[in-house]
Amino acid sequence: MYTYKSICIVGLGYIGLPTAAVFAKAGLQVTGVDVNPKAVDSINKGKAHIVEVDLDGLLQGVVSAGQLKAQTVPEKADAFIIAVPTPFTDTLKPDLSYIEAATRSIAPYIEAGNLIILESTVPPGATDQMVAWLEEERSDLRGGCGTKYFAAHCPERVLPGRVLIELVQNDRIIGGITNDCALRAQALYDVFVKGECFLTNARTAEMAKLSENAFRDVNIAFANELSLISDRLDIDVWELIRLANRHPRVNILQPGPGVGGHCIAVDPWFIVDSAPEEARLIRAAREVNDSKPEHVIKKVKKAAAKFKAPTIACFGLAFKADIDDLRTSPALMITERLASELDCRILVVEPNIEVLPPKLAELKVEHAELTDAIEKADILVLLVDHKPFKRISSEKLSEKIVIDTRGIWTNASPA
Ligand code: SAJ
Repeated sequence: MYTYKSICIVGLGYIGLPTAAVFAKAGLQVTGVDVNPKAVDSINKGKAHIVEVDLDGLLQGVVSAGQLKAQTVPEKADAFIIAVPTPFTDTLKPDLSYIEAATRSIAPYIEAGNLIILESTVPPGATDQMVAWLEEERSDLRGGCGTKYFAAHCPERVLPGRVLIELVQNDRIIGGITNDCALRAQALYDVFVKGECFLTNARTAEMAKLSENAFRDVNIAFANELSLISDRLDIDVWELIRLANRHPRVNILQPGPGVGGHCIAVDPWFIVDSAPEEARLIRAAREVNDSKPEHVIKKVKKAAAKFKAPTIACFGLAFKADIDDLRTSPALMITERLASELDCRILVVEPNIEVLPPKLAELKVEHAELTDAIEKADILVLLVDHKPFKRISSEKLSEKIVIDTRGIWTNASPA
């Protein structure tokens, strides 16, 4: 019904870049925009500045075919996608400043009939706000959303590490400012999405995305709370969960060192901010998950107190398994705290990065190889369930104190 030849995607991060590459592969002429000139240079050479399974190969292909180019300023296109970060402020309020900047940056390029999609995760009402910012810049478009131009919120819901598969396969929610906006947005995603597209209004789409991540956060908090209770009651939480999950209607998630990443640890706060009195469970879950790193730190300190000058090895820095993303990572936070608060040698094994973050290097933390770290350390702190760690045999760990926050080392004590 509606066809799109060109698209301009603002924000070439973990979502924007794979999305740009997939649209380019599907035949659209894609202009990617990012404020980071280094990222732009790298993308134009066909090399992603982030790690995501199979992204480099795809990018190389679409850039060399001339289907995708990156630049620091937007340009005219049939459709625009905004995929910039929405962090929260120190007072746990959503920070929409990147969306505002992106909206104002595309405003001069909008033409009659264009479609503008907000993909960033946002609090209810943010798509209306995007429209308001746009119309502030462009008085000629005022009151014209749904007739002169079209806008929708189409949240992404892809899992890091599986982005290219899930972009295509997952169902998608399309929240139009008007029904026609939703239909036009659906036509755009139809270009590559094999999952089903469900149409709704922008506000419901905004809340649906937040609810998905809050659902997961609450469920992880339940597992984390069980691990704290189990520690107190001297029960193996991994066995406990395994057994409880044999019930046909029970499916408890896995405890860990805390919840990291830029989605699940952030998005529930947007709900709390929008409805503080009602969102009691969602707030409590955030608090439980945020308290988990402290519990792990205490446990390691208690173990360290048994030695004169122990060597501690931390396994994993990323916020979850088999990725290189250290943003809001409880593993990184725990390692930093141990290195700054304990007077002992700290080794870190993180196979997915080449150099340690500067703060860890300053704290004299050493980047170590897996077997070396196991050999040299007295205390092993398993923070991320990366694949190479899962292959370690329990014999290698038998002489060590093991604090396993992920339950993958069989003779480990629960944390
Ligand atoms: N975690 C646990 N125990 C578990 C599962 C996860 O401790 O049983 C921890 C992980 O280690 C990690 C954090 O939770 O620190 C989040 O990891 P995740 O794999 O649950 O989720 P993300 O942040 O990588 O991606 C989520 C996904 N949302 C849902 O599954 C509802 C993804 O589909 C979203 O697209 C993404 O957030 C996003 O961009 O919002």
